Amino acid sequence: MSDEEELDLNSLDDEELVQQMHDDLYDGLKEEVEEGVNILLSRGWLPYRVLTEALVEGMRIVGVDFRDGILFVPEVLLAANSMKAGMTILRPLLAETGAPRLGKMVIGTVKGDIHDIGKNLVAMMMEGAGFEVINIGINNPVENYLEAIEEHDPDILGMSALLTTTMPYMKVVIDTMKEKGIRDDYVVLVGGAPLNEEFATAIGADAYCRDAAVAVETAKEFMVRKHNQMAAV
Ligand code: B1M
Repeated sequence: MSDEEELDLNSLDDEELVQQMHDDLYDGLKEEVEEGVNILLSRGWLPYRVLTEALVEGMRIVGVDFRDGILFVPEVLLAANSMKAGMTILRPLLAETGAPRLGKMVIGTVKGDIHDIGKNLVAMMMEGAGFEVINIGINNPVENYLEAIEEHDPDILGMSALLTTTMPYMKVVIDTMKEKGIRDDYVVLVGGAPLNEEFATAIGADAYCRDAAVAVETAKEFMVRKHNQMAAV
């Protein structure tokens, strides 16, 4: 097909369109992804199905190739932006049609650290998986986390750090929570490239999440445990 000859997404059947949307997400083609979302909705797809089968699955493929060094940060950013654009269309519809809400998470990058690509991916994947996510951004002092916890009463607190100089700040947040007697009221998940499980254990977090997919799985596991505990009381 020549460059000028545009693919008419409307001409594809559902399966081909979803496949094309995975490719468009991979290539960071925001407008095409938006168009694909709108077409599937107009064909009667439930927003949650569009989210999981077209966007989340597409992003999963991006994540795998990023992990394997096939895609790099600029491409992942473009893909993430395209996913965001698709989610912007779906978010209000999901609220209406009641995608299952698995739990609530507050997430932010710690003080001194402005890296947010990974954190935003985690936030998006968590939303995609059915969590309500309050993303408090970057460079968060402990006060911001405490305020967000008080205001939103989440199940999970997520912290991100990408620098070896800022990762110790996670312990400051957890220690402050302990001092205030609220540490055990929340599941604390941490992530970021320089972290590992030993570090997470040492600072008193509940778990280290290697990537966004692990964050989603870990969060789900903790929610199951929480529900089981509540059922046992
Ligand atoms: Co910066 N930077 N950077 N940087 N930067 C790193 C982290 C670095 C490793 C690069 C290097 O030297 N090789 C290095 C840190 C070295 C160290 O600490 N030992 C570094 C440095 C030194 C710096 C500056 C100090 C540079 C300078 O100014 N001299 C400066 C610091 C600024 C600051 O924060 N105060 C700086 C600045 C920047 C940019 C602004 C240019 C940009 C950030 C843009 C942005 O985020 N909006 C940037 C970038 C892009 C990087 C690299 C290249 C890529 C990070 C990234 O986005 N990865 C990075 C090198 C690298 O990691 N390869 C680097 C992609 C992202 C999808 O992965 O963030 O790991 P990641 O997130 C993953 C997992 O870690 C996990 O899931 C995510 C998705 O799968 N995860 C979580 C992350 N957070 C989680 C939270 C959770 C769960 C899982 O909560 C539950």
